[in-house]
Amino acid sequence: MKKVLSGIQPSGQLTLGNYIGAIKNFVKLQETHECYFMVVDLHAVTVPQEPSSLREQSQAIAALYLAAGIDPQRSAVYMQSHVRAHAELGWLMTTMTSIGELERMTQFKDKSAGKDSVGAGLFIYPSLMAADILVYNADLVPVGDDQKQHLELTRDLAGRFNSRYGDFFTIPQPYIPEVGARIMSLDDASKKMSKSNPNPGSFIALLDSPDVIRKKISRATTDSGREIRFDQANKPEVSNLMGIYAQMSGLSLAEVEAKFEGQGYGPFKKELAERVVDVLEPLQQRYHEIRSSGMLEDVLREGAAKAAGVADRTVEGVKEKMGFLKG
Ligand code: AQP
Repeated sequence: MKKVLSGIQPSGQLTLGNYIGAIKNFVKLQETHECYFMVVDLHAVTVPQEPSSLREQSQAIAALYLAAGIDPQRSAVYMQSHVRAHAELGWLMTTMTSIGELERMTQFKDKSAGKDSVGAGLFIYPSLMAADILVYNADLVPVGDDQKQHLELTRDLAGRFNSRYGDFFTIPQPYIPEVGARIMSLDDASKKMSKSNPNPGSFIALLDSPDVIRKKISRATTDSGREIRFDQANKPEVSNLMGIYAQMSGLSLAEVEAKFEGQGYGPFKKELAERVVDVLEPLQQRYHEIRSSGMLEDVLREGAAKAAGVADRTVEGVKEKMGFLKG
């Protein structure tokens, strides 16, 4: 069975972008693949995190994975920091990465822009992400569009290692959904919807109440026209909302366009809010049941043990190939 690895950073409240671009696909992929789904807490600390928020957000993501339908009997669900092999292989991958490669990463440029001080972790994080993937010899990595460049680096590093030390790593493939790979901010369609955006009106959090969801969607920026038409170049805001509608309803973009022909933005936004609430309300109910059941600790412990079984063996193999003495 082919292996799938992916993760989400506990750097804020999960958004509809994370759900559509990542979690929804995780749930589908577990039907046909051996899956490893982490909460990538080591990545989150590349920017300062308040310890109590980090703890809460980590638990929230793990519970949201389960609430969305990830089955811990089938897929390993765990904290990245609980499997030490990630940090160890992360270091080894850093030594194989050039500064130029890291400097080209657009996410680093975006996240460091305008900051007086930027942590070195933010700079080298793509090497850790490469290790996350390679440590399981994952075949497929479901990610949003924004992570494509990091995955390309992972493929380069795997190839570099293989040609330097002999065939060892699987070269992973990205799995990027055709629709919903990049959900944009509600207040600015030139930026992706992001959980660390300081303006909560820019994103729909998976745990937002129905009323907050309705309010955020009704306030979402649109152009001054009234036509519901998918046209990313000229109508990026409406196109983004249509993409969300398509993902929430299972309709194609053409079907969404036909459904709202002749209607203005007001009725479209109202319907959209109801579709989002239809998907998120039951998910939220399951989330609260999971949080109060106390099951999370066991799931995370078992997930980490399963993952470590695979990851530790890979790191041993890498170290042997590189010439480290056996411990
Ligand atoms: N707006 C988005 N549209 C589609 N997919 C998205 N993803 C994130 N935002 C969107 C996908 O979610 C997964 C987890 O992402 P992450 O938490 O590891 O980091 P990120 O990509 O940097 O996501 P955020 O929400 O923007 O987090 P912050 O604000 O902390 O940087 C990835 O598969 C990502 O593609």
